[in-house]
Amino acid sequence: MNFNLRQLAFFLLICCCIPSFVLAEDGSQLWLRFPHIKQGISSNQIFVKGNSATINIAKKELINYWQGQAVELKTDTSLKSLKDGFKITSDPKKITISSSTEIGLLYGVYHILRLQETKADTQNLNITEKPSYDVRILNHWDNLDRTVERGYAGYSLWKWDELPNVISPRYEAYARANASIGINSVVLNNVNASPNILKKDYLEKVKVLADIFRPYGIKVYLSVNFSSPKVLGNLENSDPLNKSVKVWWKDKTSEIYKLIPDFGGFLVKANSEGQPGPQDYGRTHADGANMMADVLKPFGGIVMWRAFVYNPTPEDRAKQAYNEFVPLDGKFRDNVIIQIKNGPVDFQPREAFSPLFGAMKKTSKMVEFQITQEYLGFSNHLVFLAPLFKETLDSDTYAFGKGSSIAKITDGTLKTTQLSAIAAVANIGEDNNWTGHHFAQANWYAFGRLAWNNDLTSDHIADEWLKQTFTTETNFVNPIKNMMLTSRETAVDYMMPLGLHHIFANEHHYGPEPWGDYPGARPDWTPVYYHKADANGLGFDRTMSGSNAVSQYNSPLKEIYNNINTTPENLLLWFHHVPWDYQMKNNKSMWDNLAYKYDKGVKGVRTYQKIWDQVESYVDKERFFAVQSKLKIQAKDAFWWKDACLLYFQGFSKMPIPYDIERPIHELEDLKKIKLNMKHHN
Ligand code: BDP
Repeated sequence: MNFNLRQLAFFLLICCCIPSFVLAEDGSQLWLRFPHIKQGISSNQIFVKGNSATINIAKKELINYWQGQAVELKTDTSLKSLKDGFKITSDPKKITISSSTEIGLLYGVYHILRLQETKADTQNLNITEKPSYDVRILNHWDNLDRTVERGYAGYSLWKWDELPNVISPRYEAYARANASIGINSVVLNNVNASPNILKKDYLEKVKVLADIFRPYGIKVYLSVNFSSPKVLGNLENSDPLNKSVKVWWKDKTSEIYKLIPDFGGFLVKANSEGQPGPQDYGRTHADGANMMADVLKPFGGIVMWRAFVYNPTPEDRAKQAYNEFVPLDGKFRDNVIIQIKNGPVDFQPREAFSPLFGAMKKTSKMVEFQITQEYLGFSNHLVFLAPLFKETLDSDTYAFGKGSSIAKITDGTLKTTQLSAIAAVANIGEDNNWTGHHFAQANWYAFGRLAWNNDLTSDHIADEWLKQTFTTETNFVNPIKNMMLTSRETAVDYMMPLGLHHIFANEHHYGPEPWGDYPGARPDWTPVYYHKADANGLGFDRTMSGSNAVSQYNSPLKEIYNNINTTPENLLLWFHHVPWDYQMKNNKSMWDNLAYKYDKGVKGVRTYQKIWDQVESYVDKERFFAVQSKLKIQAKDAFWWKDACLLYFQGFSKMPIPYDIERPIHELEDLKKIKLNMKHHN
């Protein structure tokens, strides 16, 4: 900030006259507020050897915020099997945190601070924690011009034009927030990657960020464009089997490691949505991934190769990634991990899990979640995502018989592969509150906590987050936690209940457009492709007599999903084309159930508005009004979704909207005219 004298005087005047201006709760402190703490313990109550940057951060956090007993931080090589985990024991005089790594000690410090801030017991501690995943990584979809693909919290945090000389204080604040929840890796740039990120001047900027993040235990990774050798190196092509292409990647990789010795590796989106890849040269995904893996191997780097591939062919989009990747099982190097979105289509409010998790037994696999709410109301809707993440992680793939959950397949419990990692697309931007919606911070938090410990419940995570971010008062925590825990199902209800999916308006993915059928467009980018409404019924037939996507699941799932009577009702229209008058378990028709779900979704948000207004006295004004006004938008949007979908589908069902629910308040024709000005490439 540059002030002239008059502005400075004005600023000081404001600061003095309006204390709330200084103390404004703008959300910028995230869950690290420590509202009642002026000072922590003194440095002579901290026992630790060494003064590395990481140890100094740990000390500083204790001196600033820890108000309990003395603390000893002890590196202990016998705890190697805990990786970056730690042990904490205590007596009334002293807490001992031990770990085999320094970052483990810092994680232990954040752990006791979390206990303090959530008012948990800090007297009788006997804790052992080991992270579920080795690589706990955020994927930023940030472009070099600072726009953020599917970002709803302002411009990118990374000020590329100012780096490497000017350093925003937010870089360190970001690293600290991640370390406090155990996130240890970040991909800085969009998967639709510009080759320019690998240019020397950008690498020098990346190095500065890596240096800031390192003491917080965070490694930097980059998304790379498969055509980089051709575009940047002026080679004839980027064929992974071309010798000079390999040499180009080898040289580039050494250049990176010279600057960033602990560089993590590459994330690659290849032959997907128009991105270049090995198939441009008749090679496979394995050829491409292995070429990069080989050059990274000597430095300990890894390749995260994305399985998000689909082409406009007559094949069901939900089947395509499996079809392409399963034949390559066993062909990938051991430092390649296949990064798979939780569902086989695309981060929908609810999807069946991707069948790839239950296949490819000889290949390391990781989940990619989306924290940014591309398909869940952007940063306008309050949707707590821990239940969605848990639903995926807890899904049983039956890959090795009953009990082969996605959590166990990916975290190394079922020891079949080398690498264990979990990723999520970040929702972070330049906004003061980092994530656009105050409650969207909870989704960043939830991902970090689950990456650290995939056994935690959604309830536990919401509880921790609320107590640190707002207050520990039960009259606040209980109702608001309940709102958070139901919010994902509420969003499914007002957007896409019963297994409906991808009926969003094209391009921006915000509002409903079930009528979307754009002449000349690729069919798999149109809503009608996904819901298939007609006079007979609604839903995508993926049974053996339909696209046969069910065959990609292990038994007994394939049989369960193939049968309309045994398919879970929340995935009914995902797997079946269901007659409008089909009797569901409650003896009501599918049409009536659909209508009741939409209505329930709207009512859910209306209830959240009441709940929120009732806790006004527990929340600072700034955040109270910000959330209140977002809930108004969400309520209007829920009505919009309900009316758009019910009025449109009624044109096929020809059945009345059940008389005991609210009547539509919009005309379908008016809703069809809504065009939001939110341009995007697909
Ligand atoms: C879709 C997004 C698109 C991303 C793509 C991806 O609409 O912006 O580039 O996923 O994950 O969800 O590559």
